[in-house]
Amino acid sequence: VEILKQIAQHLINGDEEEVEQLTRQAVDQGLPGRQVLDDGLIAGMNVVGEQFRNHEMFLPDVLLAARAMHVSMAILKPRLLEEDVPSRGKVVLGTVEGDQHDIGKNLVSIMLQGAGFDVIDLGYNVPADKFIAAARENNAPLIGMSALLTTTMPAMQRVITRLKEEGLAGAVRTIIGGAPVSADFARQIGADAYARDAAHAVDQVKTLMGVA
Ligand code: B1M
Repeated sequence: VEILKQIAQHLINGDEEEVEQLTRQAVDQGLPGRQVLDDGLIAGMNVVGEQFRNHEMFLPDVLLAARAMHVSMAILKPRLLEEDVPSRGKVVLGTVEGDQHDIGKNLVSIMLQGAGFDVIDLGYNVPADKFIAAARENNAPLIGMSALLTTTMPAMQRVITRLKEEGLAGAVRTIIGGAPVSADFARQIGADAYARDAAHAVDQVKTLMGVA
């Protein structure tokens, strides 16, 4: 459908107003929310993720696209809930205790939502036990953690230790990311996955959740 292609293209361009207006138009035309999400927003965001990964697009433009996606998702959300679209799975997400950096985490959150995951975003400065409680309450099989400070990296380890202590180690898996974090560090603390950027985070989460 032409309008969905336009939504995707304007999303790639980071044109928030156009995306918002076209989303309303698509919904008014009676297009299912899921189709607008999949063939408009997600299709566009996939291109953004790909270009970002290949260094053909840079952070400010990714943030613009992310914001456009956010606005459009707000319009679609009631439709999607009505349509009762099954989520691809729940992910508890947050920046670890002591750390206030949330721009990267927000990007990961939006990309995961864009890919159809249900994100329980706990914000930043999240204590270990809050991650655990949220995973329990929501029956979420995955916890995603972000850290931007070398001094807050040990807080990731603490969450994994607490998961083991609570007997949830197998049932709730973990993915970590953030500038100072590495695949080596992930292995060292027993995290199940590491992603260097939001696009890779989506790939990793899909793999962990078994949804290709
Ligand atoms: Co801060 N800061 N900061 N800061 N800050 C850094 C991180 C720093 C590297 C700057 C520097 O000195 N060069 C440095 C850390 C040094 C270190 O620990 N080695 C630093 C410092 C020291 C501090 C303070 C201590 C400064 C002070 O007060 N003296 C202080 C700490 C506050 C605290 O957290 N307790 C502080 C404060 C701040 C601001 C509040 C001003 C602001 C944050 C605003 C906000 O987030 N709402 C800020 C900012 C903006 C930065 C820099 C400039 C940019 C970070 C950012 O948003 N990048 C940063 C320097 C830098 O990184 N170049 C710096 C963009 C973002 C999209 O990238 O977060 O890496 P990033 O996320 C990427 C990937 O890492 C990955 O995907 C994202 C998108 O591709 N990813 C994941 C992230 N999380 C993931 C999770 C996943 C998977 C992938 O799975 C779950």
